[in-house]
Amino acid sequence: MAVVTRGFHGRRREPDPRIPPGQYLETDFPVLAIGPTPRVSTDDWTLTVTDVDGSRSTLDWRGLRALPAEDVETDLHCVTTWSKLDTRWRGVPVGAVLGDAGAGAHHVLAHSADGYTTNLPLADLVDGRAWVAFEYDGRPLEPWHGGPVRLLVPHLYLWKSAKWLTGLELLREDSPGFWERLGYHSYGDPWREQRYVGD
Ligand SMILES: Nc1nc2c(c(=O)[nH]1)N[C@H]1C(S)=C(S)[C@@H](COP(=O)(O)O)O[C@H]1N2
Ligand SMILES: [Mo]
Repeated sequence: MAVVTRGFHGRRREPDPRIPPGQYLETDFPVLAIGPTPRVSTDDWTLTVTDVDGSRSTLDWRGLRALPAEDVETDLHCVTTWSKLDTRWRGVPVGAVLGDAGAGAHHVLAHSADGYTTNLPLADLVDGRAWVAFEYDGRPLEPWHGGPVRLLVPHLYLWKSAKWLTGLELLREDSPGFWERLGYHSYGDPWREQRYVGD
């Protein structure tokens, strides 16, 4: 028995190259939010894109579903130190949602139905690195995970993936969101452990 136990622990000690530093492997899907889950129906859901000149365009559920969607399989990394591997999503690439908007913009502030905001460089949202997601694991996205529609930016810590997404505000200059104003890192790369300001 001792030999089996040692072998088992020995294997578990090998670092998984897909788990960033300071993270542990989570098999559940924890729920984290600053407040109660807003109930947003697909009939009511809209996404407003505000360009740097203040011009706006609004997409509703039908408009979103008319855009080409993709299946995405990716790992998630939360700053509270859990990582979840091989999660399956479906969504529209953010670039397709932005369309012609964004000339002169360098950053984006994402807005959510619960008042949450988070800032990202525009470059991190385009070129197939981020999605406006509406399915998780083959089913409509559950309300507690941000349904009907959330942002999915898997290469950054999960706080950048705004749930209950309602707005994308294009900005010439960076402007901190909810957690970023409270001392979290403005970029949030899990592979460089950018958890807090100064990391
Ligand atoms: N609108 C909104 N989006 C949000 C949050 C929130 O409170 N409100 N929390 C963020 C944080 S801190 C994390 S870790 C992830 C958690 O996503 P999950 O609940 O689907 O695991 O959502 C992010 N997106
Ligand atoms: Mo988080």
